[in-house]
Amino acid sequence: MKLSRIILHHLRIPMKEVFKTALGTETVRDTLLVEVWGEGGEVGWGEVVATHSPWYSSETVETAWHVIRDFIAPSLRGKDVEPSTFGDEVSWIRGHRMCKAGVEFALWDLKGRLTSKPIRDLIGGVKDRVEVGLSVGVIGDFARLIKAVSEGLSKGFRRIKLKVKPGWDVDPVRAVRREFGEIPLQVDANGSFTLTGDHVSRLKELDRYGLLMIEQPLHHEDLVKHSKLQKMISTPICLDESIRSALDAEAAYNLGSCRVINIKPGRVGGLAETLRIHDFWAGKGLPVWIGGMLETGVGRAFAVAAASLPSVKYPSDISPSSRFWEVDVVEPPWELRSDGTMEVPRKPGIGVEVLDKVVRRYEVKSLGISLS
Ligand code: OSB
Ligand code: MG
Repeated sequence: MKLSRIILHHLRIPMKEVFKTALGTETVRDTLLVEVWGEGGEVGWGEVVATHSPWYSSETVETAWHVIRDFIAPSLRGKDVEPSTFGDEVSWIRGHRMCKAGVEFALWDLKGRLTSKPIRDLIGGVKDRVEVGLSVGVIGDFARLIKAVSEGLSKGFRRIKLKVKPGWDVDPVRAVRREFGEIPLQVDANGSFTLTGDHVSRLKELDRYGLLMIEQPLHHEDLVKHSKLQKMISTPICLDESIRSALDAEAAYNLGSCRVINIKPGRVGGLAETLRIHDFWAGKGLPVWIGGMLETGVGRAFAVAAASLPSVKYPSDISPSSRFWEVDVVEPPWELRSDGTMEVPRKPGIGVEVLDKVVRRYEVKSLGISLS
């Protein structure tokens, strides 16, 4: 595919629901939407899942803006590009995986629209509907925690994930087990625990609650300590931040650092790398699921497509549009069915339409770069 231009849109959207993790509190979502134009004027959309601050990864909206404007866009000029090989083309740029994913996503959407195929079909997805779970932030108050879980279960979410951190760990899990019994339950620490005595005893205590998995308990750069921890507990460890690529997945497998991977297509450089990780992990007989990054409806489309892959064996963190957004930037918005699943679109590309009016409403700045 030849491109005629790329347009960057920096959006700043107030969140309906505050989201708190071990690492900070999100109340406003800064995001970068990427619009690519084919030679014939067809349009594809993607989203860089980085935000205003580098709390989850080293990337931000501004670093992505810089890397796309100064390195990726110039390298696309006059080239024939394909989404499946785009990641290899820009592999000379080290890191910046969220940034690369945002562009790659837009290429998949464009490809889907040009070939009249949904992204699911382009990547080998097999499901018509995907299972969805709810990620509940670090609430810090038991009554509000129980209310949030109860509402999530009554909406149909297939499992509950509690964000935890040292000091808000065993108690919320015990409270939820006491109130709701053996529901599918897991926790996510965003790397906030260490292998010191006090933390290890808390992790061992968590091990007694029949959790589906414990996500990213330790430092994101420490596969070795995760491997030590996995030998100390029987609950499967799931890695999120630690897995940036298929090479990381291979290392984690060889070290025994985890049994499950939360793949976020936006974190690992896009859908091509998502497939590599999925296929490698599936080849070992192990399950994956798809994580969320508080994306707008554009980013969610790629998570939904990825969640339709065959070895996605757990519910994925794909919040419906109405959870965080007053109005989503896409039409129709992403909706949870009462059975806790989400429909995988059959329309071409991302299968939803981006609403210019909403993009303009939240736009902080934009930049068009001609590629012809
Ligand atoms: O660690 O999984 C995470 C949201 C932002 C940053 C990191 C994480 C999350 C979530 C998913 O837990 C929430 C969602 O997008 O619905
Ligand atoms: Mg996580």
